[in-house]
Amino acid sequence: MITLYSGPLSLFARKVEIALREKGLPFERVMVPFNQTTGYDPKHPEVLALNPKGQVPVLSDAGLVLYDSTVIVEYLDEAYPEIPLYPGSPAERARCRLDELFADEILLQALKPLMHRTGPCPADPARRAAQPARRAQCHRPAG
Ligand SMILES: N[C@@H](CCC(=O)N[C@@H](CS)C(=O)NCC(=O)O)C(=O)O
Repeated sequence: MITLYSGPLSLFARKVEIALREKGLPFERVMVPFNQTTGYDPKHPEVLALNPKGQVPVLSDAGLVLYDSTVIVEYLDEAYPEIPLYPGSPAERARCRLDELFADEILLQALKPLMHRTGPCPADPARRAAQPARRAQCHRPAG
C-alpha cells in the first residue's frame, strides 16, 4: 500500500498526488497539520522521522521511503510503467525534467509575491533575509 504524507497548501505534494491519480494508483493520504500562524510547526512526527529535511511530500511504498516530489514522481513512473508520465526518449525526458525543475525552483520563486502568504514569517533573521518577497508580509523587522 502506498502512503503519501501531504500538506494542505503544498504544491509539491499536489504534484505527487496528480501523478498517483493519473497512474490510477490507490494510496492512503496523511494530511499533516498546517496553519497560517506556525506553518508546518510543530511538524508531523512521522515526517520528521522519515525525511531529514522535515518536509512534505513523503511517500512510503512497501517499505521504501522517498522524499522530494521529483524523486518520488520519477520512482512512480519507473515502478509503475503501465501509464507513463515521462516521455520516451532520453532527450525528451531530460527536457521534461528541466521543465519540472524550472517550475519547482524558478517559476515558483517568481510567483511567490503574487500568492497569499502560505506560512509564518521565519523567526530566524537569516532565513527572513533570504525571502525578500516575504519581507513586506512579515511583522518582524527584517533584521
Ligand atoms: N524540493 C521539495 C520541496 C518540498 C517543500 O518545500 N515542502 C514544503 C511544503 S510545500 C514543506 O514541507 N515546508 C516545511 C518546511 O520547509 O519546514 C520537493 O520537491 O518535495
